Amino acid sequence: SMLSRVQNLRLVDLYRHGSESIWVTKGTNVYDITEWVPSHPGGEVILRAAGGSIDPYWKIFSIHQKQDVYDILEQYLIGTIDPKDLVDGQVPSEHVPNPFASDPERDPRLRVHSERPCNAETPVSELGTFITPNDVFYVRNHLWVPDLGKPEDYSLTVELYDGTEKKYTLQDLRDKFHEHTITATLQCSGNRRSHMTANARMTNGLQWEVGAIGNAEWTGVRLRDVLADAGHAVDDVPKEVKHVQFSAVEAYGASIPIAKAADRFGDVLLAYKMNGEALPPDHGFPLRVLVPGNVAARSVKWVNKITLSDEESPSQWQRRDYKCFGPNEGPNPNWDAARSIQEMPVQSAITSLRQVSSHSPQARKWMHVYGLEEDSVLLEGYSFSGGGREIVRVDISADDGRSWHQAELLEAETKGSKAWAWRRWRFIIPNSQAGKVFVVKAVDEAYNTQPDSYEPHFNFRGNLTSGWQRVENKPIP
Ligand code: MTE
Ligand code: MO
Repeated sequence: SMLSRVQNLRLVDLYRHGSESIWVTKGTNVYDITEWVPSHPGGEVILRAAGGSIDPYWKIFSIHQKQDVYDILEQYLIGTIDPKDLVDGQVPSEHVPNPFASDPERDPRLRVHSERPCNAETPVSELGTFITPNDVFYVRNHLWVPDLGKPEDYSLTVELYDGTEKKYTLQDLRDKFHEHTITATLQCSGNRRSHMTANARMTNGLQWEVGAIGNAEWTGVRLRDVLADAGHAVDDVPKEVKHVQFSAVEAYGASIPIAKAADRFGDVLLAYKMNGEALPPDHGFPLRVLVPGNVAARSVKWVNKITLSDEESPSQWQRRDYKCFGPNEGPNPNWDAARSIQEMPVQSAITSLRQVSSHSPQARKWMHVYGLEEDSVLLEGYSFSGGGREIVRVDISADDGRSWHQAELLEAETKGSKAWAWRRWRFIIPNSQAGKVFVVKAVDEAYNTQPDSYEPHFNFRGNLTSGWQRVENKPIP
């Protein structure tokens, strides 16, 4: 019987065995998973748990919390930890690995939604500038920040469709290719999800406000130049190649269509700088993909492998999480039938609302600039569209949508082939004409605009929330 194989094991045995065979604990049970590792759907990341507890990983990769996964593991049970080694019936905490040991310290101004993994948005008080400073740029990590060792040892592997591989160090990338800089906005597909929850129904996922978005200057080399060097002039890839897959050091992965990667005006970068500085650890140091105009989930941080394929990335972040479904579809949709999110729809938000009154010297200056005679309300915010589609208009209502005005679109210097950066806007209206509720909506160059309410584009994942934002006539922040 199985029980006869189950031995009493000491914690020291666990470490000793780490080299020849792969043992892990779950709770106080010990499993020898050596034979199973090659078939792990998540790949080699499982080796991180070798010689220790898988509990902290299963907490992060919640996909494991299912009976059929427990059943697989039970087949490999070989023992239980000797009670002499337990404290209060549990493996002592110093023997439980901390996957987040390499996570950096973060700016206290970030609004934290979850600590481990770190998910934190830019507060509205820091969303007022065209360039979002690195320290307060939103952080969206599904896992931990990987421990990379020395940057000299870092390499990027490109795998062509025929299976041949080519490796590049960071220095190779800098030496062999032209450097390019683009100004591009990254927006999480969950930005403003809390507004969908508040205005329609509960959605699954982190309840972001308006700050899961930011704009930066990204510097690096063009993906299409690297692909060409690795073997394919990009206008000439085998016709079977439909997708470019990106994998990262910590196990994240995603892909984009080859058409975007190959596009001379697509500006997809392998970036090593953000706003003129080395990428910060949270934003992908030493190398990240930057896919301007697409959902930020495709801008893979800590990228170390690029694969040309006839298929999308097999990761759950490509095949499941970043998709939208009909308002009627529940939490068990036909995942494969839904399309992965790539280009973003039109978006806008109000990030500041304040009184401009003759009582304040600063505001008096504003009143002079705008020729205002009366105390007024000043609103500012962002507008953005995917695919490099420029914002052509931002409409503001000061009476909850009954009548409309146009905001002033602010000029800013940008780099890149298309409108990859958000457009800041400003709007001023005398108090006598301002009602209780302001509304904002934007229009892009294809005359796409935002839905007026939330239920029609409700999806249970709360992705791509873009309904007209309404705010009360009260100071923000
Ligand atoms: N890349 C890796 N390796 N791991 C991740 O968790 N998150 C993605 C994307 N790239 C992620 C990643 C998602 S969903 C978003 S929104 C952006 O990174 C966030 O980028 P930022 O943290 O630099 O703002
Ligand atoms: Mo995201």
